Amino acid sequence: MLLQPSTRPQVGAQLAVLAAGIALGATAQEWQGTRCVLAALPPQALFEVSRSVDDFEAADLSWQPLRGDQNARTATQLGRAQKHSGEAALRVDYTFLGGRPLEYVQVTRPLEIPEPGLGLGFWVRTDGTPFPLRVRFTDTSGETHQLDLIDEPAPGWRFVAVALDGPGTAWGGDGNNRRDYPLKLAGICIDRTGVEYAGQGSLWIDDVGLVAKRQVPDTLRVATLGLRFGHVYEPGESVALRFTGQGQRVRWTATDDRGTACGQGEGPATGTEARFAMPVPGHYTCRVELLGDGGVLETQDFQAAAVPADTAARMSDFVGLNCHFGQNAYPLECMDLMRRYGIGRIRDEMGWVYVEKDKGQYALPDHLRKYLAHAAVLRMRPLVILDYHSPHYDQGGFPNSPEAVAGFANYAVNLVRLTQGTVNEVEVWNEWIGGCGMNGKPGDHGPEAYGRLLAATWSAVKAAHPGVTVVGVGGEYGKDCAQNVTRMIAAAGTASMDAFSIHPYRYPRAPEESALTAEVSGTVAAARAGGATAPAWITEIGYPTHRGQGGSTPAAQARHAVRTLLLLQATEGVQRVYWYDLKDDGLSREYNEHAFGLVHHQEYNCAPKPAMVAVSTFARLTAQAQVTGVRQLGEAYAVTYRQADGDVLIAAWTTSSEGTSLRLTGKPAAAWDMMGRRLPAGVTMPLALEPIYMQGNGIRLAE
Ligand SMILES: [Ca+2]
Ligand SMILES: [Ca+2]
Repeated sequence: MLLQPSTRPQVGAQLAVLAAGIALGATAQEWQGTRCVLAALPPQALFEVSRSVDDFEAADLSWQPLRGDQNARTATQLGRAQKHSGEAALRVDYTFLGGRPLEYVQVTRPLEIPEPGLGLGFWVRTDGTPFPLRVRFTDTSGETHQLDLIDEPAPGWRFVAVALDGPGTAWGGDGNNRRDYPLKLAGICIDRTGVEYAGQGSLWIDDVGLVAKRQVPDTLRVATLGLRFGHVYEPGESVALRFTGQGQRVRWTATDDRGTACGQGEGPATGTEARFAMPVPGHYTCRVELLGDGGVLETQDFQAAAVPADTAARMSDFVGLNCHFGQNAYPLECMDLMRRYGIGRIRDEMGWVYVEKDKGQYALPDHLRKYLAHAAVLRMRPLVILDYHSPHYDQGGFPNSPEAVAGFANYAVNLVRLTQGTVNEVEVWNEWIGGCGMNGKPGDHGPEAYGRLLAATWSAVKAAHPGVTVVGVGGEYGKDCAQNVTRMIAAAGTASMDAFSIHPYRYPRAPEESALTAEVSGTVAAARAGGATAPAWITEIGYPTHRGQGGSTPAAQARHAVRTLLLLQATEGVQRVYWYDLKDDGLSREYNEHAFGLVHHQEYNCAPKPAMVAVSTFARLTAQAQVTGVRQLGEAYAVTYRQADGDVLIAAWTTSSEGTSLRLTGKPAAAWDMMGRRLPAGVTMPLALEPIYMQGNGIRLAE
């Protein structure tokens, strides 16, 4: 999941300048502008129809269902019972049988899209079943491109649309993953909600059109008093905001992450000020609406975290965060921000292509030197990935030849030498079999080829720097993970690594329903059976918050992050987790790779998502604590820790939204919710989807 530098957005230069020199926690009391997170607009606000394709008012129907072996049973007709416009709409009758490898509705008609810059949109009426809606096009080479429509499923008519130059998947044709125009519509696809989904019904489509992006007004500006990078405050502090916009009025409402109001107001479009207090830890949002003749013109969210000041002093040894300083895509202040949230471990990279610019000459370019120096100052503990190709070896492909393998090992040894004192841990490659970062470059990337690379790298690094931790396997993932890990370890030799790493992504599914611990335990057991004794490191796992397939709400990201960390820490053989990743890597609302962050992109001043506060709370409360057990009681889960002072800490939650309680023996001395707020402590504690923490001397789960 580490993207290539070429796909990285540029650092928001303006804000980087703005943020420069503003230390975290600075109290300079002057008004300073900050870009706020733009509210996710519905497709109607994002697109306008530029050319009608079909309003279904003509007598003949040009839309036909596909009847291939992947298609649900489908019939199309013009219907008059429902319509968005005129007298008629397209009625689609579907029957999903369930249990088939693939099953979807696809309806299509002849339609050519001559040039780039357009999108497809239409009105759809369903019963509210959250069917994923997609469009497929073929390009001139016959390559098929599939895109998710931007949709918020609900009963009744709604507009859905997508820009055809947006993120998508592709197969067939010339395989270049480029949309070579003109494109032809292959169909509108209505997918099932899950493999087991079975059912029949009707949905309606009307007013299909080619759409263009609408010009969205962008005049609302927010300034804050004493701007700080990342909008991190201490509980008890207040936020002051001032608004400017081209409209009539502004209206603001501040709430915490539970939806509890902390303030509201309204005033002229320019000059209105908002003030609200953040009395307790948590995540706070001030929603600002610019109002004009046409109602709400613009909506933005100022998001802030209230995190106890002692968080940085209580660093978790278990959890780290993935970053992209190595791709020059993160402002350096992000590192200070991590410290503020109590995270001292970074996983990043120092690519071969940068470090060995001239063959046999090793040096750190500026951007790597800067992040290394900043990590040293902040006493961060980086895990550095040794990764990807070098143009000097094997034609820039996977290092397979003896010369390339030796070249890679030399790069590893020299990188460790150049970073000595700060970097004590390296990981050999990232997602070798999956081909991450290689963009289809040639070479053998099977498990045995990796084993040879790891063995040579291990020997060379350990000979020169015996104290450095070498992590093998490089983040294997997928359905053959356990088997591939075993083969890699067998080829490298079981003693060729201090730890091995895997990437058990499963977003958007919850860790429990997707059997996270069973999967990880299975991989650990397979490695053990193969003779490896090294612990497992989860060097990537995460939940992106993009809109569309695979996306999670910010609230789900937060609770799944904490539950994942708790479950993994309680899994035998797992020593460490690096969450993916610290901040959003781009600004697209619909692209998963732009939305993994625990905080927003630097264009939004790295403002927190709720998950950042939740992970910070986990790190603070579990710091220096040892897991002593994990229990599942029906739909409830409880992870028990022993703290350094002998106290017991229990974290518990339920996977069902129904009311469940946890009974304890002994009354906790203190209890907190997932965001670090104090809760009333008792022997019976109500559970929710969001974990809670209970601490006390001798408390335990009642039988
Ligand atoms: Ca119509
Ligand atoms: Ca193509």
